[in-house]
Amino acid sequence: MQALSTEMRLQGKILSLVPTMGFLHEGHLSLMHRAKAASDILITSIFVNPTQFGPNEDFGAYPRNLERDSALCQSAGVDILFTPEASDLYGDGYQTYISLESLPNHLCGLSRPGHFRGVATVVAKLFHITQPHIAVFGQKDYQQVLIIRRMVQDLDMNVDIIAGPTIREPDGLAKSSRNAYLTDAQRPAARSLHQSLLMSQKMVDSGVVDVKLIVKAACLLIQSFDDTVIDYVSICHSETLEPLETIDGPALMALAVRVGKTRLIDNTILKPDLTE
Ligand code: PAJ
Repeated sequence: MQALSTEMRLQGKILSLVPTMGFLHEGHLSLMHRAKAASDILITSIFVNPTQFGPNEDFGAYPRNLERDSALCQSAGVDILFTPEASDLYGDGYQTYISLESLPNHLCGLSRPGHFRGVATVVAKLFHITQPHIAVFGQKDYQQVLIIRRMVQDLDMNVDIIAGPTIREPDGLAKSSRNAYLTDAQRPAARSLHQSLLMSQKMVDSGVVDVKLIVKAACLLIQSFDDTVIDYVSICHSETLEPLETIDGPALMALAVRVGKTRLIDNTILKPDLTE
């Protein structure tokens, strides 16, 4: 893969990369369309990265279907599908990881220790192997994009990071490979993540600026459904992820909720009306 990318770069081609863990859906495909439009050669990787899963997480159960994914990649115009094995990326004696100082100490990083260390490491490796000029990530994993942008800046990586918007089901649920775990009975509970974000923006529209009030209302809405356990509901600074007390400018609202055994995340930027 590295030799191929070097060769294509020498030919003057612009390369883009969309890294994924597979079981592709329209969210992934939207990133591919974005990448394709900005490059000559679109590379997609499918790799269920063991180092970003905790010991009690769903690495073994993570849904996989390479045959279906290959067909979807082809229809999305992917030029090269890169599907390494864990032993290719983490050989015997592997011991080098990338950790960030403070961005992982918030939101998902708190309940998934080591997760972003695994993400940063594998993304850096994929960048070195595929050598893209451009890489496209989804805003759905807001903290992930922030961490990757920070890593690229801090380690002088020569890759432009583009973030694509969250693609949703018709009922508002953010598309996710993990939605495959949900039963029909759990759908209303799963939908409550997006509903609570919409309701929070409405509260902001009506002049509520107290973060505690908004978070409380969102938690109540989510908890009104059976089978939900809130991991976090947070309103924080959109760059540093530090918690906020009042909303006096655009703020990130991010949440993670377990619906049965399925952990779902969603986020939005709450925007107060500052015209007065
Ligand atoms: P994965 O969950 O497969 O997601 C791959 C990319 O698709 C990520 O950039 C993610 O933010 C984006 N994505 C997922 N759901 C989306 C949606 N509903 N709308 C738009 N984009 C969406 O994220 C990972 O894999 C891994 O952590 C990875 C970056 C590949 C490193 O292993």
